[in-house]
Amino acid sequence: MAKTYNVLGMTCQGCANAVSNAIKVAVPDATIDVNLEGNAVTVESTGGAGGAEDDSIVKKAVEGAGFEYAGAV
Ligand SMILES: [Cu+2]
Repeated sequence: MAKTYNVLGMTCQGCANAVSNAIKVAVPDATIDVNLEGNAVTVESTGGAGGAEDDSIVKKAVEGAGFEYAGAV
């Protein structure tokens, strides 16, 4: 399933890549799409343990990369 999160602080493709990579490490099977203008990150994963439906995992990854997690859309 896919879930979209609001992530604040991304200003360029480098930021987008940093967030994307951090989530990828936390949720290895995920496909990640970053919408810079919309401050949104969509995480699509097959689910299961450690899947993207566990919002706290995404939150931790985003914050660990130095950005602000602003909740699921
Ligand atoms: Cu940047």
